[in-house]
This record gives sequence, C-alpha cells and structure tokens, in this order.
Amino acid sequence: MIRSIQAAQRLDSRGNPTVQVDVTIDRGTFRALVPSGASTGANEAVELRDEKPSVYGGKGVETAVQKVEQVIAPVLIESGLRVGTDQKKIDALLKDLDGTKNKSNLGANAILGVSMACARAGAASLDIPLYEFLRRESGAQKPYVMPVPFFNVLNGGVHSGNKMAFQETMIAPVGATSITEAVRMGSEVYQQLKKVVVKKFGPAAAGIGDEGGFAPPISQPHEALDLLVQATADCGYSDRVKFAIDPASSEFFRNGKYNLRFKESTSDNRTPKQLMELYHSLLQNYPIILLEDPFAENDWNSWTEFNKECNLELVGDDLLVTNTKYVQEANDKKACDSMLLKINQIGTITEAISAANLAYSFNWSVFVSHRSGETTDDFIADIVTGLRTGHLKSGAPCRGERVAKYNRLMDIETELKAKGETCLYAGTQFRVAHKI
Ligand code: 2PG
Ligand code: MG
Repeated sequence: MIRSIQAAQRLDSRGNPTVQVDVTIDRGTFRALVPSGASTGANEAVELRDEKPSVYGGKGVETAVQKVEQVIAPVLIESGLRVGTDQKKIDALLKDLDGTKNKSNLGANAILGVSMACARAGAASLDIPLYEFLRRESGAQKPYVMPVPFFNVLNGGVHSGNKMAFQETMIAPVGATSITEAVRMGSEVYQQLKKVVVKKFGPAAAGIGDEGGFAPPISQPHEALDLLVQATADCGYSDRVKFAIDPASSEFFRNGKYNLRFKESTSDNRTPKQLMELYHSLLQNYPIILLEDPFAENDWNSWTEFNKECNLELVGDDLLVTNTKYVQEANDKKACDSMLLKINQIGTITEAISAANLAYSFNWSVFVSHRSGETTDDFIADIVTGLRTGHLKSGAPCRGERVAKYNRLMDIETELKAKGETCLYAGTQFRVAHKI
C-alpha cells in the first residue's frame, strides 16, 4: 500500500531545478531524483518547466512538483495498486492519467520521479535489491553480467565551452575482468589524460565539462582520439581499452549539412557523405567500437546507408528516444543496431524496459545512459545490471553524480560475489551480454 507521495524541487548537477519524489509505504520512504538532458531529441517525452523567467531562469519545476502531489498522488493512492507487484499497472496508470503521447500534460519529469520511486519502494517491499526487481520486471535471465563502463573523458558539443563539435569521446575498458577493475583502469587513464592535457595545453585546460571529462582547446575528433591514444598507452592499456564517440550530431545538423564548427562564428559544413567519410577514416585509424548518433534524428537515409557499410555498434539516441515506435521504425529501415536507454526520454520504467526488450527482439544491443544534467540518484546502475545490457555510460570517473553510478556498480558486484551468485563481466561481449 502506498501511504503517501511527496515531491520537491531540488537541483541537478548543472545547478538547474529537478524533481525529487518520495514514496512512503509501510517499509519506509523511498526516493528518486530525475535527470535532465541538454542535447535532447525532438521526440523525447516532455520535461515540464515553469517558464517563469524571473525564477531559476524559467527552469523551475514547481508545476511538475504540484502535478505529483495534487494530481498523481491522490489517484495512485486511491487506486490501491501495490508497489512490488503492480509496477506495470502503476506505470500504465501514470501514462493514462497524463493522456498525451509525449507526457506533456503531467510532465515526464513528474511521472518518471513517481515511477522510479515506486520501483525502489517495490524492491524494498519484496526484500530484494533494485537490480533484482528490475530483472524480474524485464524478464531477463540470470547470471548477472556486470557492464563495461564507457567513460566520457573528453567533453565537447553543447556540454563544454571548447570548439569541439563532437560531444563525447569515451574510453571503454573491455579488457578488464570485473567492473571494479574496469573502474580502476578508467580512473587511471583519466588521471593520466589530465597530465597529457596539461602538458600540451597548460593548467587551465584541466577544467571539465558537464559530464566530468576534460574540455581542452581542440576542435577536431582526431585531436581528441590522439589524446586518448597517448593516455591509454602511458598506462599500458592500449590493448585493453577501446574508444567510443557520441558526436550528438542532431545538434549541428542544419539544412541537410553538418556544421563541424557550429560553436564558432564560422562554419565547416559537411554533407552526410563527407561526414561518413570522416567516420570511416576515424574507424580505420583508431580502436573505435561504438558510434552513437553519428547522424541527426531526422536524417534516416544516412543512418541506413552507413549501417550497411560498417559493423561496429551503431547506437540510436535522439533517433530512438527509448520509444518502441522509433525502435520499430529504425528496425524496419535497418538504421542502427543498438538502442540507447535513457529513462527520462520515455518517462516510465515499464516503457523503458519495453523499448529495451523490443530492441533485444531485433538482436540489437542496449546501451544504458545517464543525462548530462544528472543527480546523485544511482538508479541506472541497477537498470544496467537487471536488464543485463552489458554496457553503460555515466560520464567521466569524476564528479559525484557520475561516480555515484560507478560506485553503485562496484557495490553490486561486491554484494553478488559475497552472496555466491555468478557475476560475470561483459568485457568484449558487451554487445550481447543479455545472451551470455
Ligand atoms: C547524450 C547525453 C548523455 P544529454 O547525448 O547521449 O551523455 O547527453 O543528456 O545532454 O542529451
Ligand atoms: Mg547521445
């Protein structure tokens, strides 16, 4: 029985307001905090903001807070639905109560906070960890497979102030043997990268972007990758650490062209064909294993064409927005072979799980993701474990809201091993961890 639901306006990692929800059952009170993106897809569920310019620059979420307390709480409590056994019904009720396609009525931030807090309360009511609750919700099989962490150590795009158009350049310790070792390797490369960056650009270049990665004065993707080659080699990890890129290209796609200097007053416009050639040359010269949003959310033809030519993991973020409708469309068009899973893109845990299961049914991979505006809530660490997606990205191994997820994953690994549960590490199998 849900006794009460309370919400409050709190801050995210960028200092903007976000929604916090507390769900109280007999066992106690269970909390969730909602993340928020900057490079958002046009088809994402709608985040309700107050739009009062004089308060928090228009970014307040008091309306969403009120929707939780005044609209959602009375109906959900009155429904008699139980956390633990009724998560799917709770999420369906939230969706119906909103009544719109994109959750613009109650706000995906209000709805997601309730959905997450109910899942947490549900796990507690069954006396099981959240990852086990989510595993049961999704129907994933055991054994547990710990994910490869993809650390975004160089920040560009709309996440930093440098000239780099590409948003994220990541390192992935696929050659580790556990999440704990993977975090150590990621952290060592990150610390070494700082030295490489400072040596090359001076101490001021050690400043970091929204996701905790460095943002040195570079503008070309090969410059970012060269820094990573150097730092991983210095650490002796050249064979065990691979790279990944999320250009977040919807941000710089205008009139059919990709402007690689969109953060400057000049432009460097590339046709989709030219951008494809750039990717091919990067893939040839660097150990890149994953490419996310290489093309814009409405440039479907380029996705399909590129997907024919390459066999690295091609992840749809803005393209799919964790929504079964677009996952289906992308499969029909053979546009990509992996779905990025961001819970706030769709707004309920059940719908996010459905999108992941649909992706699996197409033999795709699923890559779990944080948002650039994060909180200390570590929910996604349990999702990646429960759904056995084999990999996640949660930014650099730096800043509290980023490391909260990596720390939680190490806790889960320790806990599973202590219980004598089989607990594998996805390693080079990260794309097919759900089938191991
Ligand atoms: C992305 C994300 C997370 P944002 O594009 O994948 O890294 O950024 O949350 O700003 O959409
Ligand atoms: Mg992305």
